[in-house]
Amino acid sequence: MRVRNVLLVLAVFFSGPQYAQANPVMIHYLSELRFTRTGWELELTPEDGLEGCWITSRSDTAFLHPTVPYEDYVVITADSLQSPLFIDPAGDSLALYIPPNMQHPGDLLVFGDYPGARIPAPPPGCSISIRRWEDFYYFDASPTLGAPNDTTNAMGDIDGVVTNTDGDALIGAKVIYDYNDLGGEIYVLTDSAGHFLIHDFARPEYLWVVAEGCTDHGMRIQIWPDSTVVLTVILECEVGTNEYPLRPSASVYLLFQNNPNPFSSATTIAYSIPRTEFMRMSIFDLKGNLIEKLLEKSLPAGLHRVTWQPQGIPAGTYLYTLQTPGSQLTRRCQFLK
Ligand SMILES: [Ca+2]
Repeated sequence: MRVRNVLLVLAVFFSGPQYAQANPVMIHYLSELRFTRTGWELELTPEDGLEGCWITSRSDTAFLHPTVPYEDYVVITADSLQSPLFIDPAGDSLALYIPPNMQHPGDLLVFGDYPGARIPAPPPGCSISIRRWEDFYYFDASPTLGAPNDTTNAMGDIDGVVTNTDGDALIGAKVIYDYNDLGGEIYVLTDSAGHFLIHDFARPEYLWVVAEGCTDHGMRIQIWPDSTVVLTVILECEVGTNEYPLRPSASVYLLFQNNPNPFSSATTIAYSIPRTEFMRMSIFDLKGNLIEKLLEKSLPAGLHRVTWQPQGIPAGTYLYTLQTPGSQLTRRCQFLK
């Protein structure tokens, strides 16, 4: 229920209609902001030209020169303005004002040390990039001033483990890191070593970690481009809780990352099925050749484990596949000789 409360708060925050209020991001025309050694560059995506537009930072206000060309992606620098405009790299409030005959009255971008900002200041070489028409921003290590923003250039990882206060891994703990358009959760589950990996846009994430019998824990994490945040989440749990049993109503099949991985002699693969079912676990090489059948039988609902001890095969990457009459899940593992 606490997760739903958080969702509600965020929804209210994002949907405020008045851009002049303290909404940190409301983006129609602001597209990308980068700081250089000598100043700043701001990319705008004007729908109907820039005539009569002006920009306000925390300390200055400046009109755009009427000669600024109208293009799909306009790069604004100090030279584009009729008077100086200081933008503080450590944090500022940047408003773009547009004459009222245009579709949207203006934009506000708040970042860094400015009160209420949810976007940290961009590190050197990075820009704050905004996905157009959406309340979605990220740090881009390959800024594209004058060209469309490319989110695929700005991804990072959270590499985490979830344990109880005794340091025992929590298996199947839910790590919620986003929400889909319908308000549903987007999450990963920890594997048999309590480990999880999230690969996502380089932006602040709010993680919410939930495991049955344990106290929920939420935190804000910054993902930087091409970087990995290493994280240990410790939950307070009832004594003896180190697995998160699937609820009887669960209808999902889970195939966890093998542990250890990479491995040299044996590795354990955990998986969970929602009902009693005939299932098969097989190992394939990357060309799709069957290497070994690990299991082929009917098993009851719940969490199971199987151990694989490769014999007579070369080191390399292999695939392990869980097949049931209605599902197939595959993961990779690394066998070292
Ligand atoms: Ca751009």
